[in-house]
Amino acid sequence: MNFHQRLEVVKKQHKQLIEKANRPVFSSNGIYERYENPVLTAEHAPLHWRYDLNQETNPFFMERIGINAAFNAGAIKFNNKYVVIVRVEGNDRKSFFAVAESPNGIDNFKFWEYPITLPETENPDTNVYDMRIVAHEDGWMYGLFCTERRDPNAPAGNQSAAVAACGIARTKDLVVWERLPDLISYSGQQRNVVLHPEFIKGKYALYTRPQDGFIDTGSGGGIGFGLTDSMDRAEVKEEIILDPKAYHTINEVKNGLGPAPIKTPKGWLQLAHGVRNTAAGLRYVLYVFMSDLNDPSIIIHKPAGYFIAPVGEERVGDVSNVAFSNGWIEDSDGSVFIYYASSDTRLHVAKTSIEKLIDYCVNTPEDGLRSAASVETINTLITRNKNTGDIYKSIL
Ligand code: M1P
Repeated sequence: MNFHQRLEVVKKQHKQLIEKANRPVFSSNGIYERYENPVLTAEHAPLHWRYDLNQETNPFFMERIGINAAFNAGAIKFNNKYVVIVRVEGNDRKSFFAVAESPNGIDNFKFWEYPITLPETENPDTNVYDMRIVAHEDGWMYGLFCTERRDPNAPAGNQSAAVAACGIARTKDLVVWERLPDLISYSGQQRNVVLHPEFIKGKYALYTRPQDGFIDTGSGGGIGFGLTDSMDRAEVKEEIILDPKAYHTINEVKNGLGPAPIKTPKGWLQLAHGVRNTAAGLRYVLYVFMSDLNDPSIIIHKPAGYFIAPVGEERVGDVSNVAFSNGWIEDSDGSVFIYYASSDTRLHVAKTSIEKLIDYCVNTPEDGLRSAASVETINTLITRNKNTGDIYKSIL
């Protein structure tokens, strides 16, 4: 094939992929519906980011810049569009942020012309990822993300030791970003830091995830919470742990908050990831809980176990057995679009509603933390179900 033939094939395939309709998949759990196709993959990346379109300098119409993955995305409704701020990872292993928008939140996601040009601090980031975008009541949209740099104390022979910190930037239009200094905290490294959308006691409130090392949270005991006077020089002097790691649960190894919480009349809906260890490596799942309207650092409902775990093809990717989310959108009709990534490779959507999420939080039994307690919970449900008479008999 010559330059023009290849160009036409690549263009056609790309257009078909972007315009492919996405359909909901029936869910027996009734809590949310997954969709047939991922909403974004590496192949969705614009052709003009990847190919030199000039026949003279690219006679074979070869890809010059490869994209490896499109996953963990912040999400926001902006100018009436469903917008995700995606972690795009190149073949060179560097992640960067890019905005993609959809007219309906479930398909036809298209990247904006350019990726985000994120200003650096005096200490340049080696890698940036997992932005949580929050429309704060102060009028700015803040993007909090992980900034990763090589550990300055690592010996020359160790080229993987890194330091994770919370990078902060703000914007009014998602195009021009003002970089602010990284979060200062006193509990080791930080990843999965999220800004609460409202002031608490007149201060900015941050969900944190202190960790001793880059991967291992060590004594970093779970999802933390702290206040800062300003975002221009964010500093959390004191952190409390609102959701600790717990033995033999889905978050025995570590956990971290996902997107910023959604306010409801019953409390703040929170989405997080929990990590457990297995003989096959770490397993990341998503869980939901609700915290107190006046003090979001207090959990008032916590359903047992996971809300979304990777299934089918979601289970395989660059980092297999991972479900991760840092973005959801509450729509004006009460629908909720949950953008979750699978196995650090691609981005999916699941749809539910505020009403269903509240029901899920309030009525799902909590974790009794012992096998016997789990059986007791099931037995209680069976006993209650017996009162339904014919319905009970019909399902036996
Ligand atoms: O590889 C799984 C995830 O690992 C990290 O999350 P955490 O800090 O909770 O371990 C992040 O690198 C995340 O991007 C990634 O999806």
